[in-house]
This record gives sequence, structure tokens and C-alpha cells, in this order.
Amino acid sequence: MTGNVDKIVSAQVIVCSPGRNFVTLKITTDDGLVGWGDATLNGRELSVASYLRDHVAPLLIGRDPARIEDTWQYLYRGVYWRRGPVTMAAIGAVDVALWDIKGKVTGQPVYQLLGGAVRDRILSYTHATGWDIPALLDSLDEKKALGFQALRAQTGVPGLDTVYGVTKGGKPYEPAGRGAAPIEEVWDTDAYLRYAPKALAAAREHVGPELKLLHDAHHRLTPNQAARLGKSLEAVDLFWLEDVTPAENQEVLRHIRAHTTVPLAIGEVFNTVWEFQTLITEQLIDFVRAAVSHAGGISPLRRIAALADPWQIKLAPHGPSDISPIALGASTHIGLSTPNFAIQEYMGYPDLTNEVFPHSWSYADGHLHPGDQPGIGVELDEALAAKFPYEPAYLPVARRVDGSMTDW
Ligand code: GCO
Ligand code: MG
Repeated sequence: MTGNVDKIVSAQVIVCSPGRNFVTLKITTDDGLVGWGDATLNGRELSVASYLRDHVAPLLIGRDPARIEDTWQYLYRGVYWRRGPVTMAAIGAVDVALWDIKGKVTGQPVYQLLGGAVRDRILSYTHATGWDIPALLDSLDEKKALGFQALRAQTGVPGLDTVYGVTKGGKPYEPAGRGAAPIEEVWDTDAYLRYAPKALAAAREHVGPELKLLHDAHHRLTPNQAARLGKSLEAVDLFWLEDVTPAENQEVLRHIRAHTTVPLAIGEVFNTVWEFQTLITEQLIDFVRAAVSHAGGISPLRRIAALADPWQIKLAPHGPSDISPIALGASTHIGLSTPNFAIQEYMGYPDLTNEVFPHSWSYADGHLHPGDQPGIGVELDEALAAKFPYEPAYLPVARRVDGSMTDW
């Protein structure tokens, strides 16, 4: 123990943009210990910053940082207008920062406080992306050469100029575009359904039977289209098919499940256990995709995992570029210590992001490990972050070929 930590003396919000926007919470105790949390919500960053700065930070001052669960309950149950991405991202940052402090107080990496390691390292997947099939196959080879044993495969679609998850010219995929308004993309689900099965079959043929292949439909199909796509992909032996339909309507999953055994992964846009309840207890999904930051922190994500466990449903947290290295680090502590954890998405970060957020977690040979630094093991270099102030940036929006809005 490093002393009698018993009071939070400050809670600051830092918004920076080293390549993309991140919202970071810094909680300081009267002993001078610092805990870091990630409150980034892609395209709506400033709303979470305000929620924390204006409504949460004043409530934290004077509280005992050791009372992580009580603080979580206070910020969740103590608010009449609860749930939703802004609230839960804010609460999530507080929860992670308090776990970070508890680790530093006890001198332990957080995974030890969560019960210790149940595995040696965490399987991770990254994105392979190609504008056409040959480019996708090259990208799969390139990512395999980095050691990945699980890869998400996305391709362009003939006739469309922009497609979710894909770049032209081999650049890493990054959906958020800087500027005062979102980019408008044109989307055609029929064209996608004609091409995607061919691209995924070619990918399987190319990589052989062992590599785990994943694919993200990004909320764009009707229930029947999803059922048909699932059926047509069974021979490809996907590790999962992600976000087949828009997340709001959960009943449709019963129809999809009745028609295909393709494993389904859902939940990156969910914020609480309640959105998973039916999907888990009716066994309508195979993987829970919640992110540690957007689902309210380490404490509630562990509860979601515990609910999923008896149904043999596994945790597979969201880990795109809009999850900061702090939340990614927190996720690796959960991954190392949670029995029904399957895989962590890991897009990787540009060098600048890694410099702004120095971290103890590491990637090697297709796997992640949180490292053994006390706490979460990730910090923000405030002086460097200050050189990259917030810049408006938005995720794209999508219209059908007839000009009407659809789900991006
Ligand atoms: C994924 C996701 C992301 C989201 C992004 C939006 O599976 O990684 O679908 O790429 O599009 O997080 O902010
Ligand atoms: Mg996704």
C-alpha cells in the first residue's frame, strides 16, 4: 500500500486530437495518485466531455476512490435519465479511472484485482481490407505476416465508390472524417449481397481452413437478407458475422437464428446489460461486442460477461481506432481475467497515438497482454496531447441509390 488514499481531489477532462479525437478523464487523489479513463464517443466527443465536466466531476470531489462499485451505482442509479451512449461513456471513464487508482494503491495490475489471469495471453483480430478480391487477399497475407491468427475481411463492392470498412490504395481504414459535417456515402445492399459471399469464399480458399475469418455487415441488412447471407456463408466457416441488422430491433434475431448457424456477434453500440438480456437468455447471439468504455466501464462489462457465461456466449470487446489506448488497455485486463472471453478487436494505433498514450499493454504474435504495471498501465502525455486540440470530425452517413437515408 502506498498510503491512505481516501479522497478524490480533482477530475479533469482532456480532449485531444492526435490524428483523431479522444476524450480522456484524469482523476487525482489527495495522495497525488492519478487514474485515467477513456470517454471517447466517435462524432459526439464534446457531449461526453460536457457531461463529465459539468455534471459528474463536481460529484466526484471528496468521494473515496476505493468505492468503485458504489460510485458506479451512484452515477447510474442516482440519475433519473439513465443509460444511453453519452451517460454510459462518461460513467465508463470514471469506472476505469477508479480501477486504475485501485491498482496503483495496491501495486497490482488490474487483472490481478479481477481474480488473476485465467489465460496467458489474449487472442486478437485485426482488419484485412481490399478494394477488390485480389487486394483483399494481399491484405490478408500482409496481416498474417504480422502474426494475426484471426482477421476481419472486408472488400469494396462493384458499382459503389465508398464501402464501410474499406480503403483504396492500401491505407488503414478510419471512418471518421474531419470537417464540420459528415461525408455522405451511397450504399446498395443488393450489390453488396451479390459480391460479399464471393469475396469471403475467395478469402477462405486463400487462407486455408485454420485462420479465423470474421466479417462485419455493419447493421445494413433486413432480417431476411441476414438469414440468406448467413446461410450462403456457412461453407466459409466464419468465426463470426457481425451486426447483421440494425441493433434496435432484437426480435428479428429469432428469424435469423432459425435459418443459419453462422455465429453472430452483436453489441458494439449497446451500453448496458439490458440490451443484451434477451439476446443472451434466448441464445440469439454467440459473441457480445460491448466496449469497456461505451458499456460503462470494467465493472458492468464483467457483469455482462457473467450473465453470458451460462449460455456459452463469449465476450469479444469492440476495439476500433475510436477506443483510446486507455480503454483498449482496460479491455486487456478483462480479457486476461474473464473465463468466457473469446477475442479482442485490435486495429492498432498510429505512432502518434501510441506516443500520446504511453502504455504497458503490448501486441505480439496475434495476441495482446496488459503488462504488469500497477493499475491499467496507460497514461496520457498531457504536454504532447495539448499540441493536438479537438477538431470537428464525424462518422459518415449513408444514402441509398435513390437518395433516401439508410444505416451507415
Ligand atoms: C468495428 C466497428 C467500427 C465502427 C466504429 C464507429 O467492428 O470495429 O464496426 O469500425 O464502425 O467504431 O465509430
Ligand atoms: Mg463492428
